[in-house]
Amino acid sequence: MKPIAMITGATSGIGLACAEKFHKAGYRVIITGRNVAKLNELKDKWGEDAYPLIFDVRDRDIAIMAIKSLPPTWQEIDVLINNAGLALGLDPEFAGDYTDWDTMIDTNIKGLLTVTREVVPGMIARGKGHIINIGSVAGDAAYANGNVYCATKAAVKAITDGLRIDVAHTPLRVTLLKPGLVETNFSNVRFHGDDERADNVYKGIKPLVGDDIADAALYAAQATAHVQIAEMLILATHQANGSVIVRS
Ligand code: NDP
Ligand code: 8X3
Repeated sequence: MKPIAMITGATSGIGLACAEKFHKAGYRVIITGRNVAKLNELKDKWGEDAYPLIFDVRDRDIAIMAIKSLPPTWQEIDVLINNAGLALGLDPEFAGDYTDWDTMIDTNIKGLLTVTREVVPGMIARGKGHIINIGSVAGDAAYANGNVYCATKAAVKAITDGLRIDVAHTPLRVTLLKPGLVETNFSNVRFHGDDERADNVYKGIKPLVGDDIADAALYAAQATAHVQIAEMLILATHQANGSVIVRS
């Protein structure tokens, strides 16, 4: 039987690239998200090897129900990629938008925790599993106007480290991937659909693409069983950290 990878936010960017990469590597993929049309398109493409689960990670009851609704043949998840997340706004902390803050906290922190809480017990019971959380260079140190988004990714780092400690007595492995600039829909979402502002984020630098992060996820998942890739910081060549980006 093929192994199963579950990827949250599989409809775009890094999550979509992970779904494609793991599917190509021989995994069956549970693809989750809110974009029903995109999930159905992937299901049509991958047939029996894909199982779409439609839920918003912020809606805890629905998320729990969706995960519990997995048919027996899809319950034994080998790899969980907690990817669904977003930034909203880039403003000084004293001028931030309350709704944007709540959405980031509810998605990046609370949503990730819900999915983890639902999936990991089965992994522990089976004595097998790998959790890969998508953090960010933004979680290493705050950058100007990044405040709350950076805080959510610092929380992802702490939550990932905590889980690694809590499952250290089991065969489970826990990985944190911390990408820098990756050209996806991320900046269009951050700037509420302002495409010009979003495009400027990637001007004068060759950014990473989703596939670069999917490569790292697959590398961690395929490492031999006694090797736990605990953390990877993945940056474009001309990015040094969250604040230093050298543009031509
Ligand atoms: P995209 O906007 O391209 O993809 C984000 C994905 O998350 C989409 O599938 C989106 O679905 C999903 N998502 C967002 N909110 C929810 C929600 N409430 N419930 C379910 N799914 C949701 O951005 P990226 O691929 O770049 O982002 C993926 C992750 O990578 C995020 O956690 C982000 O913080 C992180 N990251 C991104 C970096 C970058 O530079 N791009 C760098 C470092 C980390 P929908 O289409 O329904 O909104
Ligand atoms: C996304 C990367 O640097 O825009 O987490 O915050 S950054």
